[in-house]
Amino acid sequence: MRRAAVVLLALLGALTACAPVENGTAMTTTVIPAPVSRADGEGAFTLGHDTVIGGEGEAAAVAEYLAQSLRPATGYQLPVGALGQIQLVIGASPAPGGYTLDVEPGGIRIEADAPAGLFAGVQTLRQLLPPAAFGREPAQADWSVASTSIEDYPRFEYRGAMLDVARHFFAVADVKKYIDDIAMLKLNHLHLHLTDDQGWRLQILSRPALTEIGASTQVDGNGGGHTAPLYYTQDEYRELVEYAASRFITIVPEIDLPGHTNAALSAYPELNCDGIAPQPYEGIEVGFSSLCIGKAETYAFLEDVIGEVAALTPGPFLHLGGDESLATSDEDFLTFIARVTAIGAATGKTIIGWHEMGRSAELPAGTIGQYWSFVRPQSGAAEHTLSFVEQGGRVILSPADVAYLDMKYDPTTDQGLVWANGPTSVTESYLWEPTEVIPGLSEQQILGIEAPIWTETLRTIGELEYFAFPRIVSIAELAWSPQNSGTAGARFDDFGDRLAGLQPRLEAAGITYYKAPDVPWRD
Ligand code: IFG
Repeated sequence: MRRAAVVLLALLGALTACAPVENGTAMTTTVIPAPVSRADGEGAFTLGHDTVIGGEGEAAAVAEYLAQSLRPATGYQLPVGALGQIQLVIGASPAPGGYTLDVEPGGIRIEADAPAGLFAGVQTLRQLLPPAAFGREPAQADWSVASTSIEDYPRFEYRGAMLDVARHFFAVADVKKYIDDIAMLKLNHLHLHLTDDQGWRLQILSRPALTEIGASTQVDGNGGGHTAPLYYTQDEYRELVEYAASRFITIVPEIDLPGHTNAALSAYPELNCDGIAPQPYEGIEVGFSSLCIGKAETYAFLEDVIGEVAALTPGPFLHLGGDESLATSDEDFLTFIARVTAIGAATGKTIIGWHEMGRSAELPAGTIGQYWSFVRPQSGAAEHTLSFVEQGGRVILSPADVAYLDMKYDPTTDQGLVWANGPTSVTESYLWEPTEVIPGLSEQQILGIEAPIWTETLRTIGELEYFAFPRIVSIAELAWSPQNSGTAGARFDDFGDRLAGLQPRLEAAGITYYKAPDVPWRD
């Protein structure tokens, strides 16, 4: 009997020794957003000094990204070659945007029909490694990945984050960090809110005053400790576009029109109906500014700006705003939207507008509507949003009461706003279903989901991440993972457990996050 017990213990010991150990207990490493399907196996693959990362042709760049992300923490050379124990292959995907990931003791294989799918598989693989893999410093860890077989693909093709760089400006390095943060969550669009009342943040060569005067300040003056100018030169914008693309993220530039334009109005007097330029604005009111809709100078201005922004942007989308144009008459608004969207569409881009733009019945076919009312639509928002679908377009959902990351977490949160149905807890950010927001809007008519973060009260990347994490993880899971149709309690228990699994990885990556009380954190 004793001998059998000894053999059994030895076998158990061998098994648990193979499984990766987190916080001292052998456990199944969780993945977030949740993959479509996963079947765990026996044993594990362990990286070592001799590990090569294989990837050829279109897979090579993703193989190099994986190698670069693991070299600092492991200290291994991790050369990239045609063949390796970790092999990235361009082949088949289970569905568009998807990948398969197979881990066996002898090696790891990620396969996808496109590099973006391989990149998504690499994000999953990073989470299957010990948390230290997210660090930039050498670390001692058991660099093992438990055997598993994952099939995965996104529910929605547009999975976005929006960053308001107008209220407060964020330097290139900070935006690149935010790009890395969202890439980890398989988000694939970064919408940059480049212009508003408080600032014009993108250099336009034909209109230099837009940044000379329009970028002279921000909310409450120069918080955030900037020494460089409060705008992106065209080269810096190109640098951001390129960096995002290397993480398979498409930049979506927004020029907000005709309202939210005090910065442009302060730069060019002729854009004002009375020909008088207002002072630069450092407050946080909205709805007080408007371009002069009846003046020819306004459309010459738009041709210049939209032409340059479109030429700078390789992605398919151009966002032209349209929100809160409270200082523009209804008639002028409709005249303006028809003209400005035609100018935008003439560049070949697909136009995106906030849902108020749906008041127009003269949108270019295929214009995308971005919904920002509540999970329960407020006055007219649902009708305006469905108008985009009626005109051949689709919808991006950003319900402000669950997806606006600038909302306070709870009344005790220092910064942040509360106008969207009060504070937003992590639970509230997760427990909603995209196909239940707008009656009559089908899953196929939803292009995707986006989590905006407005920066009236946020000045630094640390403050940004504190508001984004962990609620942006909720949005990323709703955008990627299959609809989780369990009870609310069961759904959040499952999500919360995996969010807790991400915690040591956020810390290793140096991502600031709020330890929200409704999440079952592990320490
Ligand atoms: N609404 C305004 C934003 C910003 C936001 C703050 C939209 C589309 C409130 N417009 O959201 O400019 O002020 O939460």
